[in-house]
Amino acid sequence: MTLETLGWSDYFSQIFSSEYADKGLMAARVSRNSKQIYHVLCEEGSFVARVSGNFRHRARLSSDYPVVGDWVAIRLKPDGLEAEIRELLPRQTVFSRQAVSASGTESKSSEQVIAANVDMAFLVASLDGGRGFSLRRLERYLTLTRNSGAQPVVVLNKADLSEAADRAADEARKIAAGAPVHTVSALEKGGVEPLRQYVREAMTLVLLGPSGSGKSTIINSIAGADLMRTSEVRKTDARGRHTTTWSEMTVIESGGILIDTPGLRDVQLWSGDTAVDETFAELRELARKCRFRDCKHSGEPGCAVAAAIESGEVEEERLVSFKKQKEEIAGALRRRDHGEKLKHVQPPRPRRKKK
Ligand SMILES: Nc1nc2c(ncn2[C@@H]2O[C@H](COP(=O)(O)OP(=O)(O)O)[C@@H](O)[C@H]2O)c(=O)[nH]1
Ligand SMILES: [Mg+2]
Ligand SMILES: [Zn+2]
Repeated sequence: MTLETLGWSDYFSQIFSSEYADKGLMAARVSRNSKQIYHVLCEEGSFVARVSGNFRHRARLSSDYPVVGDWVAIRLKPDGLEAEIRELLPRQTVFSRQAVSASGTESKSSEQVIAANVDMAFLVASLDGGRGFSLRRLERYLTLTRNSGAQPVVVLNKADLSEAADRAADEARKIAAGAPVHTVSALEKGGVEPLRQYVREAMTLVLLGPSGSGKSTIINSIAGADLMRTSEVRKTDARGRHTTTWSEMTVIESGGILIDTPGLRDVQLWSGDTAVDETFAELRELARKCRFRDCKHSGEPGCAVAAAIESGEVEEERLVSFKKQKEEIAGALRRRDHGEKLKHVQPPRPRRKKK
């Protein structure tokens, strides 16, 4: 396996050769991690790996640790079977969500990185009965993706089980702000053809969406091999059983790198105020016409957004979603945990001498 087939690029090559190559380290890509045990792929093959003591010592936040898709600098152990992760290379793109934890009366937010160095995301939803398909959830995934730096592609799966697949696609297109929308049927022969155009050598693609929407089935179908385990959807709540509890990256034979993820049912946004504006591009356009520059679209006079809702041009749910996403990100900023604050706080300014 060459580094190029694993997605290596000039960006990483430059960093690596200037900082790590002469330390006798080897470049590798994290393909899986669960509870501090990593799997990495490199030119020498695939290895189980752990981070070094020194790495652990330097890490402050959970986001400082490698995730699936990360490039790392490793050293093979003398036994030649395991590897030690010495360094994490800077990420080119990052998918992260907000993890909220409560301690006492205070709630803290921290960044949970889902995957790194991803070029494109398939945002998968199931058309089965409508339960799995929510425009509001899709809006969230779109923001998450745009904020990561990857390109979103909306994939409405299980078209074979829906009589209204075309209508669903139209609805999705209306809110996708230019992202391509495809209806597919991963179980049918040739049902994933529309997605093949996106799968190319050295391109990294992540599949995101609720469990049971068919992410693993789509990967198998594209690869033409049973690479990922899939599971029956439970009849009771239309959710898939959690077959995949960790993310897993796989390089497919015809070229391309696919990352399967466990079902993220509700993603809480961690950052990405401008990504929200991209997701709700038409609201931003309208807001230019509001009388007040800082209009919150909450009943101010001369609000162009309110007028558009009134006339039926914009659905009210869009505005509700928009405000919710903005608020979530503002909340994350307020609740950033202590470690995070330490890292981001500006150094104190030197006091001015009194004259
Ligand atoms: N009818 C139909 N079933 C599908 C389709 N894609 C996946 N499934 C089924 O949906 C269930 C969940 O699929 P899976 O790939 O495990 O979902 P994941 O949790 O998102 O990875 C499995 O029983 C699949 O066979 C499809 O296009 N049509
Ligand atoms: Mg799965
Ligand atoms: Zn307004």
